[in-house]
This record gives sequence, structure tokens and C-alpha cells, in this order.
Amino acid sequence: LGRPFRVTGVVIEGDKRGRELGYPTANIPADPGAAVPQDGVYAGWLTVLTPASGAPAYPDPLPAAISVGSNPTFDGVDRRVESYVLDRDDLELYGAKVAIDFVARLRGTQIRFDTIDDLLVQMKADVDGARTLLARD
Ligand code: FMN
Repeated sequence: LGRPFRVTGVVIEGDKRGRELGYPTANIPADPGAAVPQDGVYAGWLTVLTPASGAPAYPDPLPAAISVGSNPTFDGVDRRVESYVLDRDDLELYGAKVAIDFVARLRGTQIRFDTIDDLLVQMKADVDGARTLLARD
């Protein structure tokens, strides 16, 4: 393409677990028939194309760690694209139309972890990886 691969969609409510875990995520469903990168974890940028009504505008692309998959640790079924915007738990994104630009793959699969602590250790490593990668982007 010569530029990052982009997926767009409207942010829906997830299982509201992310905030408790310390990593709130903006979820967009993977439409059947749409091209979405394979399951895994990626570094990339989230851009708010149209804010939800009443929500602030976020004009700049925001650095993110992006998970694609069904969250096997929690026996999830639906495949989604979930973005954790680095160091931002103040964002109001439900109902916003967003674009996700995939820059690099950090790992090629989602893992079914035995404990939530194990998931959190891996998520921290992913976030650190995304931060390093995007800082030199
Ligand atoms: N879920 C998994 O089951 N396995 C994973 O390997 C995994 N890796 C993730 C990596 C990152 C960087 C992020 C942001 C999420 C990852 N997840 C993974 C998804 C989390 O399980 C999910 O974000 C959390 O359960 C919150 O879901 P919710 O937004 O529906 O509340």
C-alpha cells in the first residue's frame, strides 16, 4: 500500500472489563467481509474522524496498542479490533467514528491466559513495545 493499513468503524461498548484491568480500550467490531489484519497485537495510531455528540474533538492521531481477536482468556466469541490509547484513560470515544492505522505487528496471535495477572504482564510488555516503536515512527 505504501502507507499503513486502515480500519474504520464506530466505537461500541465492550465488556467494560478494560477499565478495571487498567487498560480501557476502544472496541470496534470486525465486520464480516471487511479486511482486518490477522489476530494478534499491533502498534498503530487511532484517529477520531467524527467525535460522539457532546464529546471533545481529538484532532491528532493517538498512539495505541491494538488487539485483534476474540479475547480467548475471557471465552469471547466476537472478533474485534480493540485499541488501548497509550496513557489516556480520559478519552470519551463511545459512538465516535475512528480510524485505526496498523503500523507494526508485535505478536501474531492472541493467547488464552490461565490468570488475569499473566494477561496483564503480557499487555504491559505489548504497551511498552508499542511505545518504543511509535516513538521512532
Ligand atoms: N486478550 C486475550 O485474551 N489474550 C491476549 O493475548 C490479549 N492481548 C491483548 C493485548 C493488548 C495490547 C490489549 C489492549 C488487549 C489484549 N487482549 C487480550 C484483550 C483483553 O482481554 C481485553 O482488552 C479486555 O478483556 C477488555 O475487554 P473489553 O474492552 O471488552 O472490556
